[in-house]
Amino acid sequence: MNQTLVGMLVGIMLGSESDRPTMDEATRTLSDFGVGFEVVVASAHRSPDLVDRYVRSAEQRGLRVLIAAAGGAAHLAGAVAARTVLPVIGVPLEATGLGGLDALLSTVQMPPGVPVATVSVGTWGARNAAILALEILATADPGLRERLREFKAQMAAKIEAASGFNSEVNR
Ligand code: RP5
Repeated sequence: MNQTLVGMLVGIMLGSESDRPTMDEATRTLSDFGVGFEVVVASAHRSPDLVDRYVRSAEQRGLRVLIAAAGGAAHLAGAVAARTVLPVIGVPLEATGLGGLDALLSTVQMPPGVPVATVSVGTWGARNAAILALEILATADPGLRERLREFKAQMAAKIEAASGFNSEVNR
């Protein structure tokens, strides 16, 4: 499914360098689909000015979707959503003794008017953030939509092959 990279369309923001290994799952997925992305470390609480500069320049630089991943009392995704009308996907990460529940609640419970599309905690979320970003981009890209259809068909075929159920036989 590897494609030639086109455009720098997705900006991935990490609250810390320590978040990178988990978010490699997102970059791998975007690479597989040939969609260009950039990864920056920008902390909402340690470097708020950097977050501000990055997000305010994102749209003008051609980014179409932002993914923000952070752990702890994770307010990165909300801080990003406050500064842009680009869609923002939040990935809550496990960074404390609370197993990611703290980050999940901080990321998902945004007040009305400032949505953050929140995915699962950790690597599941990293992968789903990338797939959701692709689906958003695919609304304006029929080729990408076809590749996503193929991706979902392959997932279904894999389960079908392993399921042991065949409607023709198991009547
Ligand atoms: C958050 O705190 C980061 O997103 C990270 O998940 C967590 C711990 O950061 P470090 O102390 O490892 O830099 O801001």
